[in-house]
Amino acid sequence: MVGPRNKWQIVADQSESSSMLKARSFRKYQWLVALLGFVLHSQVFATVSQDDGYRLWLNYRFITNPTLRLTYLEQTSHIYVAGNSATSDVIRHELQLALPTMLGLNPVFVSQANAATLVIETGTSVISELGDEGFHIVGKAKSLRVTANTQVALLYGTFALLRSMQTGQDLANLDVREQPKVQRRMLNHWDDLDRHTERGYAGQSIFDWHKLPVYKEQRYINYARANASIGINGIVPNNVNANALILTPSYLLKVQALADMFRPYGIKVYLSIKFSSPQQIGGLTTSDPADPQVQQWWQDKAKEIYQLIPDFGGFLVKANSEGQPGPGDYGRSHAMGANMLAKALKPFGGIVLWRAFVYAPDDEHERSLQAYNEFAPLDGQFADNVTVQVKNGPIDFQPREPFSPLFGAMPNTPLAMEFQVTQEYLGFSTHLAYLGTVFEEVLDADTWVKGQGSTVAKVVDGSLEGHDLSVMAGVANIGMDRNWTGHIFAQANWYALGRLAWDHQLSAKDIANEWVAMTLSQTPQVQQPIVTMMMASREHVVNYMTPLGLHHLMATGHHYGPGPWVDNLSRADWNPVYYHRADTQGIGIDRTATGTNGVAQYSAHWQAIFADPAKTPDELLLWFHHLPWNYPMRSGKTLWLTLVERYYAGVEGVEQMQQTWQRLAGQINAGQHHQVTMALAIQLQEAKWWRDACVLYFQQFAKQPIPEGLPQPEHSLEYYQRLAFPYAPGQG
Ligand code: GCW
Repeated sequence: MVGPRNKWQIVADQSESSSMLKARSFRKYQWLVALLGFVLHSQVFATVSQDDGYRLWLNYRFITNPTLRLTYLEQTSHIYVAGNSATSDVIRHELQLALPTMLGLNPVFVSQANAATLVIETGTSVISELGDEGFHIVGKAKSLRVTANTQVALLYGTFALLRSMQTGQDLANLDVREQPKVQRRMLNHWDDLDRHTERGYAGQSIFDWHKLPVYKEQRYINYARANASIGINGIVPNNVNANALILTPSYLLKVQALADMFRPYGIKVYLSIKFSSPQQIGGLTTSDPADPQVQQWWQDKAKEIYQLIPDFGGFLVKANSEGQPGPGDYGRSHAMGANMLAKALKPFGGIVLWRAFVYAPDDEHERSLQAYNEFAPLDGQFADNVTVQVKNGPIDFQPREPFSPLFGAMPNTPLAMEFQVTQEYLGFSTHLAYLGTVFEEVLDADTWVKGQGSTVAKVVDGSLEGHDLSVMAGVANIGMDRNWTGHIFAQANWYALGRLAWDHQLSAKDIANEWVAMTLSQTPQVQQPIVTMMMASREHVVNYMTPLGLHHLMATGHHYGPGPWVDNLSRADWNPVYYHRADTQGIGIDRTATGTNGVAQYSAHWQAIFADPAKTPDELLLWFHHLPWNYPMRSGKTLWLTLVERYYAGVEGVEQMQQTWQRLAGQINAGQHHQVTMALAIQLQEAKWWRDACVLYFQQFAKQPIPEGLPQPEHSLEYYQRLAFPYAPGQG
């Protein structure tokens, strides 16, 4: 959708100085072009000599391969961008920003398609298979053509073209059609109105509610550019632990300002709402969804919102979970609550994203069972503009979980995927953990609910059951830090979320390759070790934190560091001891029929596997089974020994990452290199801390030694137990 023209500057503060040369025939002046390219390269290089990460993957480095550069130059020397909208301005601007720094020359914009080498225009007739967001790119020796049905799709095509150049693709013989597999590709910010970010590790929230709607930071535009470049088309700027004030008139004006800025980039704004808003800000005495006044209040509120924001996306709701109000407070079901909101939004085309992350204080069932228990029976009861948003695993974004059994268990309801991009449980923003592999592992998991091939990805994209509404969301890791995400490599997680939401068939490795090429280096010999490092990185974290299916071992509240000993919290299932159940007999939680019977929530295929420790993959062993310390693993080693080895392997993995990174000094921009070097030093310290604290703690029960030859823990268990971090960031 194309909105009103931008009134503010769309000039990114990353723009570079550029040459004014307008060459007609590049072949003719090849030597001159090459020389100028070199001169510009030096200039550009000088300006990026201390890259602080602000430009993300859009740093548009100078293309050093002269053959590629010359081809691209010829293909983009004269550009025609059809249209006269805010979005076509964005397209022109992005090309103006990117091409001079990548190619060393300014492109010439022409007003006739037949005078251009690069043509970007909507088709004269609708190309039905491309839909609203798909594009078609055709590349020939001296020309390029991007076509689509809408301006926003042209923007996606433009970014795809620029990505192809940044990653050194041959564009002279190209015929690509792309269309997103998931309809709504979203970021969920857990940002509060006072700019604190729940589980945020990259500084304050980027949304400066106090200064909005008048003060429009340049950062908002760069945020929108980054999102559009990876196909993100929806954002929720406020926390699911919502503040009712967001729906008051003065805040809605602020939301409108954001929506107006993001519209040209194809991004819709949605809001997290508080279910008790009718009472908190509406002056009603109840928020019961069965009450006609409450229903009317929401209908009026929806109308008010759409008057300000005609393309408003809808509401995201956390209800009856962790103290949040919800329909359950009135004895009503989640479906009743969701449908009341859905009815209010329906006339305007809005949707409800109703979260399945619930655990009620009075539910006697083990926490991992509760989402399924509450939601599966409601299948078929939700209105058609409701999607139930499910976290990827049954508990809570742990370093590794099996896929949530809800995927596949609600065939009549579109299920949205909620991933966590921010690293609440994977080392905050100081641990290098590439999450592309996490997302891929979950999306590729086969639920087997309709036989082999019923993957989670097919549930989410709607193809398994024929749903049109489809959503993939990531809890954002973005803040005011100059590099946006607190760690250069955490940018790759934002990037991977967007790319996989666009196309879940892309591999995590290919996405890592793209990101490295765009962000860090064009040189294959430099890219390759970095990608190898990224692909292994999440497993290192799993190993030094929660190997073999362990989970929820972190310290209380802030979740920073190990706390396997914690047993003093009021609800049993807030305590790590509840999940690992280590005692002299063994370790792990029995989720088979003799225990909590979580396995029964999976399809018959998985029940047969998860119910049997001999068949359960090592990675999930202690998630499903309580086993003796001397349990023989597939390798023939005991469980204790394997557990210890995994903890040590995790730390060794970080040491290897450090070595790889050290070897790349001088081949990566010094600013980027230095940041990552410092973060890796913290990661190594903390990996050792996790390892030593957990091994010492479990050793009390296993009563077996740490094998000889392995470094012994530096401190006593008591030392680790006494550590306190009252000011760890991101607390809820
Ligand atoms: O992961 C947990 C977090 C809470 C969060 C909650 C949720 C927003 O620790 O901080 O609250 O999940 O997903 O609602």
